Parts: sequence; C-alpha cells; structure tokens
Amino acid sequence: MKVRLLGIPIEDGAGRMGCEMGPSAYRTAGIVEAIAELDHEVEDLGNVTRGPLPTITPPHPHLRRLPEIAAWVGTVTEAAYRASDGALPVFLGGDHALAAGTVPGVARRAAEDGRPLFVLWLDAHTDFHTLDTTQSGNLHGTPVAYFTGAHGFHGCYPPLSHPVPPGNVTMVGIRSVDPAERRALSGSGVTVHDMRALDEHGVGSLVWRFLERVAAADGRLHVSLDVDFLDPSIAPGVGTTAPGGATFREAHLIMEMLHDSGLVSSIDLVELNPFLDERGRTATLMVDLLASLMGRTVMDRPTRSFAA
Ligand code: EXY
Ligand code: MN
Ligand code: MN
Ligand code: MN
Repeated sequence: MKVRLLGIPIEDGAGRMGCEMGPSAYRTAGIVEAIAELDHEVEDLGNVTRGPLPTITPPHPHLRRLPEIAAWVGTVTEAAYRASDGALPVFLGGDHALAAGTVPGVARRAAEDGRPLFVLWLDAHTDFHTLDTTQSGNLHGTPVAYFTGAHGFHGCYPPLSHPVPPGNVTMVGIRSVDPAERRALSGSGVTVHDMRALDEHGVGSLVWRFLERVAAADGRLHVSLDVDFLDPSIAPGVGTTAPGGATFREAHLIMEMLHDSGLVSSIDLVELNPFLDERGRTATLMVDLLASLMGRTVMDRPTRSFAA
C-alpha cells in the first residue's frame, strides 16, 4: 500500500501551545521507518503551510486568531482532498481543529467516488461545540459539530460541500462532555460509546458492530485518533488529559481490527504536545498504534469477514 504523510502543524485551536511541534515529533519517533518496515511505500509530503489570511472579523471576541484558523482549515481541506487520491493519507497534527479540514476534504473525495464517508472518533471528548456554545473558545472542541453540518459557526470555517451524516459518526472513549454538547448530541444520530460502554461491552464488540455498518454501506472510513483517547498514564504528551482512558491493549485491538477490516481510507493523529511528553513515549506509542493499523502483528491470523 502507498501511504502519504502530511504534517498539519496547527495549535491555534488548542488552549495551550505545543501541538505545532507534533509532526516533527512523529518523524523523530520514526513514523516513516515504522511504516516502511511493513513493506508499504511511504511518501512524506512535509507540512502544510498556512494560506493567505482572510479578512473576516471574529464574530466572537473570545475567539482567538479566527482569521488564521479559517485560513488553516481552508488550506487543510484542499490538501486533504488532494492527498486522498488512492494512497492512504495520514494527517499528522496539530490540534483537533485540523479535522475541520481533513474530514471535509476526504468526504469530498469519497463523494466523487460515489461512496459514503464514515468517521471513527477516538477521543475523550465529543468535540461537538459551535461558536455559540463553546465556553473555552478553543476550536479543537468543535470539529465534529462543524463537519456534520451544525449551524452556529458564523463564517469561522469554509462552507461545507459534503457534510458527514451524523449517523455515520461513531465516537469511542468519551469521558468528558460539556452540557451543551450533551444536549446537541441527544437525538443527533451520532453514536457515542463512553468509557462505561467499553467497560461493559468491550471495545472489540463495539468497534466490530461499527465496522459491519461501514462494510454494509460500502463506505470509506476516516479514523481520527486524539492522544487523549488514551489513558494519561500511557500517553502524558497531550494538553487535555482526562483520567480513565483506553489501555494500551484496547487501543492496539482497535487498530488491529481496523487493519483486518481493510476499510480505513484516511487517518488523523492529533493533539500530541511534545512539550508535555516524557522522552517521546507518547509520540512513540502513537507511531506504534499506526503500525498496528498498517498491519504490524506478532502472529498470522485468519482474516475475519463481515456478515454477507
Ligand atoms: N469541551 C472542552 C472545550 O470545548 O474546551 C474541551 C475540549 C477538548 C478538545 C480536545 C481535542 O479533544
Ligand atoms: Mn479531540
Ligand atoms: Mn480530546
Ligand atoms: Mn453567535
């Protein structure tokens, strides 16, 4: 398989600086070598550079640097669309606001191929705020509301050509939801598996059920992996830690199942903050998880097929 890496060093959407160093940290952690060792062809496109700043004025005074963010998202959307031309694009963040660009970009490509886009959101947070509901003003808490077509962005992000149907989005690992997000999610069609669901049902059965839906719809699957999906004890290098996250094995099981499914068409690795990491162990874990998604296993296994 051909894999194409694209760094998106944005941190404007986060509450603290540091994510801008994420793409370099993944490269330092050996992301190119880890994929190449699995006999994939790897092309590293380097980093997206910010487009010209638009002349919009912030509709919300608490929103920092809105023009820069809108410029980033427009540039990222175009880059994601171009990158998803047959090779598997891996978008290296950068904070989670980048998904306001990557998901619409790959959704446009999927629509041109006549296939629905599904999204697997691996995160402690639902990232379902709009400009009218966010309290922090940090746009990394908004991408899912935006790319599923919610209102209340007031020109912050580019107009959507292909909104993702909320029913095509499944979230896993959720354990920090603001009241406004909870209200907006209720009845939205988004499937939310919080950590209690993982404890009660096991991550394998939850993910397998979702993958069966994607396969039945002949869909394409975008995976958005936020570092804070993982328990802080194994992934300290992130600015929005929440206790009680996914274990090392739960995370690898999801990646191994995604590999076996053959359905993944694009991936975000987001929210890594190397300034908060401990000797690169979070960056290394994220690279290892990507390697599991790309087929690194310890034993050969019979492939599982989806119900016909
Ligand atoms: N819901 C909180 C906010 O909107 O500020 C926290 C969001 C954290 C978002 C990180 C990327 O997942
Ligand atoms: Mn997130
Ligand atoms: Mn998060
Ligand atoms: Mn408003």
